[in-house]
Amino acid sequence: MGGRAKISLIGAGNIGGVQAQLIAQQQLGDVVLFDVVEGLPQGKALDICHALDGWRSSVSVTGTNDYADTAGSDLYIVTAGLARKPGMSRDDLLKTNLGIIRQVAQGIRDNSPDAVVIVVSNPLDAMVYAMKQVTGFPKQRVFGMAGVLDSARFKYFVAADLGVAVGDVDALVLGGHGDTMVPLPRHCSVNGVPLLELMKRERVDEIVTRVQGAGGEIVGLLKTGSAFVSPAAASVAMAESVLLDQKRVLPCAAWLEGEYGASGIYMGVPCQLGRGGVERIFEIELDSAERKMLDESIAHVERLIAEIQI
Ligand code: TXD
Repeated sequence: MGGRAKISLIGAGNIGGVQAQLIAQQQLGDVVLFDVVEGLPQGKALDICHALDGWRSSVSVTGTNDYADTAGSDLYIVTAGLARKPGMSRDDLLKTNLGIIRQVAQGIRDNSPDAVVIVVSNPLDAMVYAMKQVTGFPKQRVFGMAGVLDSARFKYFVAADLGVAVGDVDALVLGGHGDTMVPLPRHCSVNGVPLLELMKRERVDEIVTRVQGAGGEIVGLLKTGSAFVSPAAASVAMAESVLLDQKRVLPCAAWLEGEYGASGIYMGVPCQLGRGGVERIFEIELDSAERKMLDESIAHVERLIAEIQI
């Protein structure tokens, strides 16, 4: 019987720290927190270890500045990079975070050639692309977290508006992670009841606009950084589906080879997540308005990726 999974978190910042906490609480596996800042991963790991008793958790949580300590990991979640400040777009992070992701990809490739890699760093679709190019890993094992967070935001705003349990709201967001994301109200339902039977179209459109701006709304409020609890929760839910082979169908930034009419880019689409990573991509019927929004999103991601000289 195999031991616990080994999960390495590259980036022990705002999101990385919460990811480590959630994984330890849920006992998904042993955690290695990595960062380039001396002491940061070690301090956060030790603090979480001192909480294990309260959670009745017996996983190991360690911090390091040495990639060798991540060797043989089953799964990596990557948040390394700079976060936005007010007035910055996700795309403004491209050049800086590209250099960081290249470095991270080499560390992962050299130490855990069979690992699954979930990328969180922004600009997300471009960073996942760079991760795949530099690691050379197959497309199934490199994918990004954005749609799970964007759809969680969509579900929350719908649930809050209707006064229903958020767990009974199903919602889907496709496309790039940013202003061109494509929330799909037509595919949103409350325990099977189509959303548009429960809410006027104008109100739905207001919610869609708020979802598209939700990241910026939090950056504007916090002023010192971006959202971190919800991205951590979303990426750990994806990790859980991989590690426990749950076969959940979640919107993830996946490598496309013709799906949705796109090739050679990463973009948010419905994916089946299991032991092998992205095991299947689901193609859904889109109406002309949805198709137009998705084409705009594809074009945006293509422009972003064109800026990357790998
Ligand atoms: O939905 C999504 N995908 C987005 C992603 C949601 C919110 C935040 N999004 C992005 O995640 C954000 O724009 C950033 O690019 C990442 C991480 O956000 P976080 O809030 O965790 O940023 P922090 O707190 O600055 O943490 C980043 C850590 C920090 O501790 C740095 O020291 C470290 O990254 N860092 C590195 N780690 C490893 N290797 C290198 N080279 C490196 N450089 C910095």
